[in-house]
Amino acid sequence: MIERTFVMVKPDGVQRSFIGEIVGRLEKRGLKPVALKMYRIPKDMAERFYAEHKGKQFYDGLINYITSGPVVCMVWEGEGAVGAVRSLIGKTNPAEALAGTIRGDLALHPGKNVIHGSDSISSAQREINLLFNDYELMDYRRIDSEWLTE
Ligand code: DAT
Ligand code: MG
Repeated sequence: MIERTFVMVKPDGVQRSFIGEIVGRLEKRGLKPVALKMYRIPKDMAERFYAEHKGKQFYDGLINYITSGPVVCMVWEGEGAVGAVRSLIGKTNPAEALAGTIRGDLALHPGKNVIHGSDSISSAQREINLLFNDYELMDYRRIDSEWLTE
């Protein structure tokens, strides 16, 4: 099934110059970008974005971290995009993430794990709606599409 998923290069990823690296990995997999912008997440939006983690010991640090500098927000589309992106990203704790995954290659600490990707189709819809307006989502056909599907 063709899905859309929300991906964000977190403030450490921007500061460490990983925007191109991350976009490149998603492009090479065959996923298609349908929205992309740089953004400074306000605190109230960060709290809505991470509502499921409220009350956990890392929550305050997480809100500080994600609002600490600009991020790059993106929507990527493709066959099974939600799971495909999660497997490219690797485990939440980069110290446990496999080499070859984004976190496994680029990070070491769960509090600075470089990238976010939606964990389900319903999370993806919620996160896309939170960060993007409908007019920011592109509908287009890419010239390589017939080489990426049967
Ligand atoms: P993921 O980002 O892999 O979906 P999550 O939704 O469980 O992971 O947690 C959201 C973010 O919260 C995660 O990317 C980094 C932070 N976080 C989670 N567990 C943490 C921990 N034990 N220590 C510090 N930060 C943590
Ligand atoms: Mg998550």
